[in-house]
Amino acid sequence: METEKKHRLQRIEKFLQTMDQGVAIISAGAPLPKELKIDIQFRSHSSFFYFTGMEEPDAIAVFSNVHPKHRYCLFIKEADQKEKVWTGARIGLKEAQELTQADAVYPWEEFAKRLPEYLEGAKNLYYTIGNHKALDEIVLQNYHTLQRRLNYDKKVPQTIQDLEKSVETFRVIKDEKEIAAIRNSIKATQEAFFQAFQETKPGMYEYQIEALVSYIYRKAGGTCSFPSIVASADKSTILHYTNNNCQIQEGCLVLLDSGAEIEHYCADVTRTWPVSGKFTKDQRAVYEAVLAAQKKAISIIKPGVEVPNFHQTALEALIDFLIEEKILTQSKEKIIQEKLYQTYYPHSTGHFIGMDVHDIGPYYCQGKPRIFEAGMVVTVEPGLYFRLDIEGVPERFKGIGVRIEDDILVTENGHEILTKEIPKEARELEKILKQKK
Ligand SMILES: [Mn+2]
Repeated sequence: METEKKHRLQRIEKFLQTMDQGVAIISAGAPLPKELKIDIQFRSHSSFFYFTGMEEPDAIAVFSNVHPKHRYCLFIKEADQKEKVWTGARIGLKEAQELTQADAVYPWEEFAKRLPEYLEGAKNLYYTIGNHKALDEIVLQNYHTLQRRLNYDKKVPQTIQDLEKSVETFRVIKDEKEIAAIRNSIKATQEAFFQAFQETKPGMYEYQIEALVSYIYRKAGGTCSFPSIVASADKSTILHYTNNNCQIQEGCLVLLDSGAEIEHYCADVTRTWPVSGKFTKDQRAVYEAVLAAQKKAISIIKPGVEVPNFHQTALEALIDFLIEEKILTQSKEKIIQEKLYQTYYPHSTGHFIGMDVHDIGPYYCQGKPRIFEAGMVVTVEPGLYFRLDIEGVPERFKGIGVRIEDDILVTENGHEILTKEIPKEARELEKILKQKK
């Protein structure tokens, strides 16, 4: 059996061992609603893909450590005649079995009928509600019916555990294959950023940079892991600016927040650079403050450290700058307590990244901070944003927005900046911009 298949079966086996006499039901998700009248490429829910390696709308995977014969079975919707004409055939039962090596593969239509057989004998049902409406109805109805049956002499699940919560402990730690996949997406992202540095010129439009990076991702067999943000001049102060329709002016900054997604794994990088090739004194002051905060935050990342600490580190460094520049005049304590910094820094410093760009895994579990472990990958992306409409900002900073973002792998002894090849030192950027064709 190919290593890829074996690898996924091992993941399922590991997951099965963590379930307490349970049955897990994972949905690939529904295709786009027909009323939208377009067909777009389907992307399975990440947790479904994580175990099955299959992009297949409506597909359901069932894992059980109590069923007498099947530890892993699948339910697949086959293509009807109309689908065969318009969108091509779907994966068939045989092909699905071949791809996944599941113990059994059934037509989707048999799911409702066969479900009680999988629920019987299980103490816990692991299922995430809300990913597939039609499936929710079948699963919940069966769960309730079984619980209410009189004189039923078989064990049935007494609780529904959130499946995503159980999968999270796996997905938050990336294995070697996953890290290699992230590196591959970063490679394309790196090429896109170098091209963007090269091509940015006054007079061009932000969407032209967007087109350029999209082209590079697509050429590498991927897509954008989220809509790219290309924000020039004061648009860089808008956090999720996606219009990308302004003409890039001489003398301003350009902020590019973008990443490739290849084979279900994402990159997410931000760089901010001067269109003219040289930072002005004021642009540089903000830039260096953000860069220093970013480096400081990255420097504390290692196993054993509480995850929320890197945000706190970046935040405090940014606040120091705001106090130094007399933009905030209160005490540091008060600024933090009353969140006065939010006018200039309204977002948090990063997120886990992996199969989803904002990947599974909160920073706190039951009110307690999560601890960094080797194999986690996190973005570190502080910024400062001086919007034109904010009062009290020194004139010289108005309209300046800077964000710098890298993807960081937690290693056994510390961390590795996976996106380190994409320059971020002001002088490095200026050097590259000067060498433009
Ligand atoms: Mn990000």
